[in-house]
Amino acid sequence: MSAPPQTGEQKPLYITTPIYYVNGLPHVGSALTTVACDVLTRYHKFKGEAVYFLTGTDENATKVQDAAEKAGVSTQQFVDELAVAFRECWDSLHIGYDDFIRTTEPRHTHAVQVFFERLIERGHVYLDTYEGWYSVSDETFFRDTDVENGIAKETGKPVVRVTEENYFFRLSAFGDRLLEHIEQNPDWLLPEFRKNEVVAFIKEGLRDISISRPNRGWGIPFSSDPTKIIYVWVDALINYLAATGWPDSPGWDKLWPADLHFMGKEIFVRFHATLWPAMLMALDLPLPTQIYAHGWWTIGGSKGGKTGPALPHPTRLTQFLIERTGMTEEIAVDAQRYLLCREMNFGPDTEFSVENLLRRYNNDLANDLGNLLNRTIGMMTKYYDSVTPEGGLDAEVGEVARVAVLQYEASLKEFRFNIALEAAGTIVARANKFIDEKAPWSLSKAANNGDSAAATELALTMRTCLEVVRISALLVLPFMPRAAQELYSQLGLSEKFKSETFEATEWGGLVSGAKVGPARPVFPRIQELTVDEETLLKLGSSYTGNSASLTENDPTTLNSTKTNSTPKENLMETITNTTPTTQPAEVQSEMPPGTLLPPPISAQEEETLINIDEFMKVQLKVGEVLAAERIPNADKLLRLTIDLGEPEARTILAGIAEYYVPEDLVGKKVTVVANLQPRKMRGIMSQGMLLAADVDGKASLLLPDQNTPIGSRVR
Ligand code: ME8
Repeated sequence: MSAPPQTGEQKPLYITTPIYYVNGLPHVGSALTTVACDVLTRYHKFKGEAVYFLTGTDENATKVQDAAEKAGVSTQQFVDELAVAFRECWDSLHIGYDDFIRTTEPRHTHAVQVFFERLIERGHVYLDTYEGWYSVSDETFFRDTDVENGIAKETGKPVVRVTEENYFFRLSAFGDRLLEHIEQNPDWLLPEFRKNEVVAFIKEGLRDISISRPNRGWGIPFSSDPTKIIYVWVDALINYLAATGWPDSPGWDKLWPADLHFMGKEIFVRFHATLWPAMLMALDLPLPTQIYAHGWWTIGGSKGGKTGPALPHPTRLTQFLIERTGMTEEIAVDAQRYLLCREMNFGPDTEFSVENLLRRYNNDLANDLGNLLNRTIGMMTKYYDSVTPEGGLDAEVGEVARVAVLQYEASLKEFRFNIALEAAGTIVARANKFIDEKAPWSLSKAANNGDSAAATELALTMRTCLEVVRISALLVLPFMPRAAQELYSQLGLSEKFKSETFEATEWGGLVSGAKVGPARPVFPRIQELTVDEETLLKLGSSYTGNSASLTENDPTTLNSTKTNSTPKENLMETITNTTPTTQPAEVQSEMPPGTLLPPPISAQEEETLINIDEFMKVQLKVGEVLAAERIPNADKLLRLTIDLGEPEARTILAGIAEYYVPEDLVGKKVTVVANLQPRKMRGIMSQGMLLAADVDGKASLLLPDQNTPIGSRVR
């Protein structure tokens, strides 16, 4: 964490996430918002700008107190544990926040109390009786017209009737000023369609709002009237100011105003776009520069989250990605960051699906980016002994890259992270096609036969591919910092990586003479794309089942749950209460005492074992390739004639044309599945299958010892 800027220093861009309620664990909803802010932070830093990134936890809510009571532990202990859970989760997602504020910290309490005193001094507060509805779930006051049959129409959450002597904030006095500010600052509230919702809400007529609640022993008490605590939303919003050091620390105004408050749509209209700016206006404090709200992850159309249908816990999702792909944890974290930002629409809601994430992974990361890297490094090793040659770059691919970088920047400016990544993907797709068009294997052969034009073209082709990988690495860097570093390292540019800035995305920055490789698959392809209900349940942030594989080092395990001092069953119960009703009863009953957080999924549970008899049904044989040729209009297939020691050689079609030059295969011994049902492809009957390893989406043939006799059985 870094300290806020001091007087005299340049004002950094100040970016905030909401502070999350600690009545449940983080999930991919809160992670989406937090990752998106981290991406913005890294992007602006990459552009050479100073950025200060704040996140934190909202701990004074009644619903937090209720959750702790239900768990049978002190509220302080409860919030302490959950604040750690949030922090550890963000750390595990490589979130580079500068400050993590908790609303139970003295610096926050002090700022809130001073803020309130100043509101009173300036005459913006009066005492009255509130009679109406309150939703603890939403921590929101609702008027009669907002409620039907005991449910808040806006949120679908239950409300209770309350009569309380409260302090009121004269919100009604700020409607016109707010509308004027919206009018004069067209980019203040984003996206546009949500701004319109705010305008409509204000035009309906703002009413004064209760900003206190009766003191039930939790929350920030009024300095002058300890029978009351400050309403949790007023308390929570002030976190953004408290983190700057306001009111006492010199230099707070070097950070304030915030440049961006970023959040989900449900806390935009009422709170961030209306109440908060009105509170700031009341104290003549500058308003935040931009306020942006994204849509939700939904499951079956309903908002997923702590109390709705379960969304995965980010750490579990990382472990799941590792299990499905075999990639390193660092890269799996990056992949998750990419997938969340690429799959979310950001404007409207997006239906959440783990299977969609897996498909997206295979498509964008394994097949496109990973494959481009592997092909490029593989060919570089073969044709140039891994040293980047001198030569030109393809101008047309360069133009695709130039346009993509512009689109990427424009999209990030509008917080359309998915479109920015889509733009980055266009260059990768173009480069993969470019390889097929140029057929470097043929160029290499011609070059070896003395064709100097082919030699020049081969160098240009390989350099163009390397340049695309380089620029792609820089574009994905804010999303996938570790993967970007790995891509740079495989380009032989590790040293350069540290000092690169966004300007390096300009076409033509490739360095000749760099030693590329060795090839290491970064994004292995996922073979199994389906995810069953039980696995989904276990990924959920509220899952509390089987602890068989829970280890001491489980990153989702809270500190205090490793001690014996907590009545953990109760804590578990609290979290379990947020579990979707579809969760089978027996899964809940397996819950181990003493585990607040769920265990990772065991790899064994996922595997389907076969016995030796089943394996022996597969006839694997060694064969020799007698002939190999391309098939017209089929980019991926080779037609092979293979001798398996049978009376007649077999014809086998193999999808390896992108990775093998036909002539190179002739005379090679290969491993063949000999009893596969024949299958017609492209009008040709294929009589078997070659075994190949899937190396990051690229086929690598399993070649037996070349002295093995033809027809030998493999077992
Ligand atoms: O509202 N899809 O905290 P909170 C996308 N403490 N984003 C989601 C999401 C979903 N299904 N569910 C949650 C609070 N989020 C207050 C904020 S700020 C001064 C006080 C994200 O724990 C999204 O950013 O309910 C949403 O606005 C936030 O989590 C709400 O978190």
